[in-house]
Amino acid sequence: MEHELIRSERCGKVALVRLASANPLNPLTDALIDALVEEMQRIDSDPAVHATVLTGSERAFAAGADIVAMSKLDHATAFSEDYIGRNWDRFRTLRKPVVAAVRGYALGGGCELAMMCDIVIAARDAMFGQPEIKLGIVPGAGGTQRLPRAAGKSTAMLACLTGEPLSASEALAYGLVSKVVEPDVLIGEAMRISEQIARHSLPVILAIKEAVNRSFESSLAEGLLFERRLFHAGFALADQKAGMAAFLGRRDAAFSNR
Ligand code: CO8
Repeated sequence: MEHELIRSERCGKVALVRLASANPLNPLTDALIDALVEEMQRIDSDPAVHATVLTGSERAFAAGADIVAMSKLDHATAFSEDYIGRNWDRFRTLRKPVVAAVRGYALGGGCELAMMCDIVIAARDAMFGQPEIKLGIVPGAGGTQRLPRAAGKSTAMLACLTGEPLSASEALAYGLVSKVVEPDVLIGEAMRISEQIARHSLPVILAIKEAVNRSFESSLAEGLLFERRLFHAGFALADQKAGMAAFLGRRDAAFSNR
């Protein structure tokens, strides 16, 4: 799909979506987020696609919310129009895995967008930060909630209270990203991981994403019960029969996604 703000293409069972604003820092304007969530929801409902890579430009995954627009915002408008919630909250309802491939700046809303993805792969030049405090605001799309879950309280406090960014290697050490690679192989690596995911049974992919996300929303006992029920339900799938028969027959499984 060609759009003035995003580019989207399909490579087999994987979609590759790029934030492509005229400004390579990809300020996250309302229009950009609207276009992004619309395309991500379209991909989510396409049975031929099993996983998505989301990336930005060479300079930035995204340098945060649109400061020009925010500088004019008042409380009544932000509250009445549900600024951020109106479109961003649709991103976290996506059911298929999203792999963020981050080059350059991932700041403010950009860092929060990366953290909304399921796996984050960073180029060596990536920088992650929540600089909102320098603008006199609090992070608004999950920085104070997802960063401590990903990287622990002390790192989250340090990042949010100083506004100073973390390097890719720091982000790796703190668990915010899964892997750091050289910039020129970033997209290839994110695609390779996504293709590896996409080879599997779609209902099982969806169930695993749902179960891992449930661990952030529930007690351990509730989460374990949720997982056990999904595990039991899995025996109703033709793909469970196909996967186990393929293992026993020493061949690769061909999943029907049923
Ligand atoms: N919004 C709007 N315009 C921006 C933004 C932004 N976030 N970031 C950069 N720009 C613009 C600059 O104003 C400049 O415009 P112009 O050319 O017209 O003067 C152009 O992009 C280039 O920027 P710089 O000259 O500053 O480029 P540098 O290479 O010197 O610096 C930086 C790059 C370090 C990324 C720097 O631009 C910067 O610090 N940007 C702001 C980063 C920031 O504070 N981000 C957090 C924003 S607040 C936020 O995200 C709240 C989250 C709320 C939820 C999410 C909602 C979407």
